[in-house]
Order: sequence, then C-alpha cells, then structure tokens
Amino acid sequence: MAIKMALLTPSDLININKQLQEADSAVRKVTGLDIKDVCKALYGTSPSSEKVGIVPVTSGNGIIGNFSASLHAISQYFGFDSFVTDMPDVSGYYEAVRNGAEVVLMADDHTYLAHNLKNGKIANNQPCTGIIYAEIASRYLKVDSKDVLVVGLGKVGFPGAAHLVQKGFRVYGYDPDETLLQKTISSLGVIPFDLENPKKFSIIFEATPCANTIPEAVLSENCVLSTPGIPCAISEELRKKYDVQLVTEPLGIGTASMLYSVL
Ligand code: NAI
Ligand code: 2YC
Ligand code: MG
Repeated sequence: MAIKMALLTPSDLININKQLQEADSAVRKVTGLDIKDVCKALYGTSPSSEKVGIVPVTSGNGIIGNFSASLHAISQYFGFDSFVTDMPDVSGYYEAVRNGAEVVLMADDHTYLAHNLKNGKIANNQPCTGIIYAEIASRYLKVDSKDVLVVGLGKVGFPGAAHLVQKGFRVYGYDPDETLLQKTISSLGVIPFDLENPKKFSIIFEATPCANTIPEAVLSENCVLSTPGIPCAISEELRKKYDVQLVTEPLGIGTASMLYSVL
C-alpha cells in the first residue's frame, strides 16, 4: 500500500532565509519572543557554534533540491557552524564524522533526524515540529482563554496536542481518521471537536497536508493559526478577513526545535 508521504518540494524551499525572517517576525508579534527564545524556553539550551554535518540521502524518492542547502542556511541562522558533505549516504556520514561534526542532520522519506554524537541525544523532526508550533501558539500574548483547537492528530499533530495538554490548556481536537481521534481522546483526554456545533478559538494549531482544513466558524478576530502544514490550512482571503496571525514555515522552525533539543 503506497503510503501518501508528505514530502517537501524544491519550490517549498525557495529563499529559505526570507521565509525564516518572515516567520521569526510573526513569532515575535504573537509571543514577544523570537524563535531562538522559544527554543531556549522549551529546552533550556543555547547553541555555541556547534559543528553540524548535513548528509544528503539518496534513498526512496531521493535527494530533494534545496533541502541540504536549506538545512545549511537554517543551521547558520540559528548560530550553528554547519557544512554539507560532498558525498551522500554512508560515505557522506563518514565524511561528516571525519570532518568533526558534533551533530549529524539527515533525512530519508520517513525520518528526519538530528543526532548529537557527543552526548548521544537524538531528535525526530515530527514530534519536535509539533511541540514547537504548539508552544508558539500557547504563548499568544493576547489570549484570554485556555481553550485551544488542534486540527490534525498525526505524527506532528499528536505530539503538539500532548504538549498543549501538559501546559494545562483545554484541548479540542479533530481528525477525520476515527482511530487517531479515539486514541487522542483516550490517551490525552482531548475533547473531540464537533464540526456541527463549532465554537470560536483564539488559538489554533493545525498539522495536516491539506488546504482549507479550518472552518470559518472557528476563527475569531486576530486569532493565531500556528501550522507547519503544507499546503497552508487557510486561504489568504480568509486569513485577511479575520486578520489571522499566521505562523508557518516549511522546514526551519522544526529544524531549530530538533537542534536545540539535542544540545
Ligand atoms: P500525518 O499524515 O501523520 O498526519 C496528518 C493528519 O491530518 C492525518 O491524521 C489526517 O487524517 C489528518 N487530516 C487530513 N485532512 C484533515 C482535515 N481536513 N481536518 C483534520 N485533519 C485532517 O502527517 P504529519 O507527518 O503529521 O505531517 C503533517 C503535515 O505537516 C504535512 O503536510 C507535513 O508535510 C508537514 N510538516 C511540516 C514541517 C515543517 O517544518 N513545516 C515538518 C514536518 C511535517
Ligand atoms: O535531500 C535529501 O537528503 C532527502 N533524502 C530529504 C528527504 C526529506 C523528506 N521529508 C520531508 O520532506 C518532510 C519535511 C517536511 C521534513 C520532514 N519531512
Ligand atoms: Mg518549520
């Protein structure tokens, strides 16, 4: 059975530095912190030019254009000393270690990891992404309620929902996959969100590979939508109509979360 894999495309990653700067200013507007501060608050760590070796991987759908170059730009943006190996795969891994990498960054079609060779810590992009986007949403300065809506309860959404429960929010969740919804209700105590009698939220966290997953009825004026999902969960037209504070970025925020979590 062909698993529908949500893979990045080179066009998602065009001008990653500009995308990172725009995302950083959105995070600052919503939380008063920049992405680095949010990572420091989450993990209690700060980089000091650790050497990061980025290894391209040819398995499965193969190397994605701009992916390694984006990881390099992202690592530098967050204060790491990164390099991309000339060789991919096993040879690239050997090259990274021989050239002094303290942390290795690499991804096949299923797992994107950061591994700190010095302290043994290892991070997976999916939970790290869910947690940091949930954390950003939870720090909305103008929020006046403990209610939060989570749309999409998969490999990124479920860890994000768990993080919000741990932070003491009243988490409403929705996913068309009944098994995932039931698992989230029983294991996290998440309240199933009923699309038939919707309510408005000021904090929404979405993690799906689909567009138009946020019904207009749940949007409140100036609400936060924090979403790693590709494509974007709401149209620009709907975003404008409610002046939604949109926090979204294709790879860098999740990567920062991974790197800070292994220091
Ligand atoms: P997943 O497939 O594990 O989970 C997605 C979930 O969304 C599924 O449970 C599915 O039932 C649900 N869903 C689909 N349509 C929905 C709808 N209309 N309403 C509510 N839920 C709906 O995928 P995963 O790994 O959690 O990734 C989610 C998205 O995040 C993907 O688009 C992926 O490319 C993206 N992503 C982005 C990253 C970033 O840094 N921006 C990093 C990692 C993933
Ligand atoms: O260029 C390469 O080294 C490729 N093997 C990279 C494959 C990454 C596949 N994963 C993804 O596109 C998504 C991203 C959102 C990050 C995590 N999964
Ligand atoms: Mg990201």
